[in-house]
Amino acid sequence: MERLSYASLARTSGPQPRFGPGEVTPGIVHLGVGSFHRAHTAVFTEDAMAATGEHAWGTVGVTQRSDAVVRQLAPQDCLFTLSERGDGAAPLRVVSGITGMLAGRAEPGAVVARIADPGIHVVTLTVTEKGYRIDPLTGGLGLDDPEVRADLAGAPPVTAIGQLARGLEARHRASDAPLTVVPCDNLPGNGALTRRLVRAFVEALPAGAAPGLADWIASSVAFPSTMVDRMAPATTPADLDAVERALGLRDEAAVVAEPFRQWVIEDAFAGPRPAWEAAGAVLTDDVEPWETAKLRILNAGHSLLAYLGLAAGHATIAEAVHDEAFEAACQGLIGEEVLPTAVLPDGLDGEDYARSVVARFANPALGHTTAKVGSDGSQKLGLRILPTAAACLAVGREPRWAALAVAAWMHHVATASAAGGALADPLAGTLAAALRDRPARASAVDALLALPEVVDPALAADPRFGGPVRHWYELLDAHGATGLRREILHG
Ligand code: CS2
Repeated sequence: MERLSYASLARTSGPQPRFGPGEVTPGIVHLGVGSFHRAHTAVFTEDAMAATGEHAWGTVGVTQRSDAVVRQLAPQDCLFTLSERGDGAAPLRVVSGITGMLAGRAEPGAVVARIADPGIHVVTLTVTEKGYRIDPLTGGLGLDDPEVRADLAGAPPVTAIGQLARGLEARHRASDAPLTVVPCDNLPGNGALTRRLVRAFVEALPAGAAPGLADWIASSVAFPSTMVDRMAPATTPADLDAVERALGLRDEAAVVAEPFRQWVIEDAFAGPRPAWEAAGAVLTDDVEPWETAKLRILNAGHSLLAYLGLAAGHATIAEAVHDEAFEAACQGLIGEEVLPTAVLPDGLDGEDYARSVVARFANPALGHTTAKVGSDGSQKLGLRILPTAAACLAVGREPRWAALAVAAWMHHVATASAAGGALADPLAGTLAAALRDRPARASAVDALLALPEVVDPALAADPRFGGPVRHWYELLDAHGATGLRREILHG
C-alpha cells in the first residue's frame, strides 16, 4: 500500500493537512517525538499556526532512544494522522507542521546545531519521567548515569539534558539569542526542574570549559512549567490498518487519542512563541496547582487502576475502571485522600474534575493498556501517589487507598521478578536485586520499602503507611483480585 505523503494525499478525497509542503518554517525543536507529542503538542502548534496565519512555528522533531519514529515520519513528508476515539471524536485528521526529523542518537551534532540556530525560539520536550535522568536519591541530575557522564565528558550528547546544555553552549557562542525551553512531561514544577538539571550539567563541566554559560542561561533562557493532558495509547497494528482502510494510504506514524486535550503553560517566555492560546492552551502565572491536580488525581488514579487491573488480568484501563471495586478504590483515593489534602487551582471544582477524569478512564474505545500506564512505576509513584500518602499522614488520616496503589505496584514488580520476566522500569535491576537478595525473614514489601530510590525513608518507616501496604499486599498475594474486591467493597 502506498505511503502517506503530500503527493499521495493530494490524489485522494480524504482529509488534507492544514499546511502544504514548504509552507511552514521551523521555529521549534521538539525532543522526544513519541505518540504523546504527536497527539498533543504537535496538534496545538498546528492549530495555533492555522488560527493566526503565523507559519514560522514548524517543528524539528528529535527522537531519543530509538530512531523508529524517524523511519516512520521521514518517508511520509513528516505527515501523520490523528484518530480520536470516544464520544465527541473528531474525524480522522492529517497533521502537518513537523518540518523535519533528526535521530538524536545518530545525529547528535545536528541536534546541537538546531538548538543553537537563532531561527529556533522554543525547545519543547516530551521525554517521559525517566528521560530527565534524575538521581532518585538526591533529586538532582544523575551524575552516576553512564550516559550523563559521557555527555559531560564531551561525547556527542544523547541525553535530553545533555542535548539541551550542549545546544545552549553552542547558541551562547554563536548568537546569544534568547531561548525558551518548555518541558511537557508529568513532573511537578517541570520548568524549574529542567532549569536545575541543565544548571547542574553546566556546573559539572570541567572548570573553565564553558565560560559565562551558566550566567547567560540564567539571564536569557526561560523554563516555563506546563501541565499537559491527553490520553494517547500506543498505536497498535490494528490502528494502522484502520487508518489504511479509511485513508487508502499507509501511515506508519499514526496516533490515537481521546478527544479531550489540555495544556496549561506558565507565561514566562524569553522570546517569541507560538500563539498556543489560539489553539485552546491556557497561559497563566501559576501552573503548579494545575500540575498537582493532574498528577494527584488523574495520573494517580491511572496508576492505581493500572496495577489493580494488572493484578486482575484486565488489559485496559477502561476494563479496570468498569470493575466496580476498582472504580470504588479510585474514587476513594481521589475523594478521601487527594481532594481533602491537595491545593487545587482557583476555580477548579475538584469533584467535577474527578468525575470527568473517571469518565475519561472509562472510554471503551481508547484501548489504553494497563501495561503501558503501569510501566516505569518507580519513576511515577513518587510523583503521583506517595505525596498523597505523606499529606494524609500529616493531617492524621490513614492513606488506605494510596497504600493500595503501592501494594499493587509491589505485587506487579514481585510477580514479574518471580516469573523472570522483564519489568518495564528503568530501576528493574535494582528492584529485582532487592527482592532476590532480601534477608530470609523480610517480605517483598519490606525489601521494596527499604529502597530510598523509590520510597522516602521517613514515609517507609511510618507504620501508618507501611501497615496498610503490607495488609493489601498480603491480601492480594493470598486471595488475588477477588480478595481485594471483597475488602474494597465490604471493608
Ligand atoms: C499515564 C499518562 O502512562 C501514564 O502513566 O498516566 O501518560 C496519562 O495518560 C497522561 O498523562 C494523560 O494526560
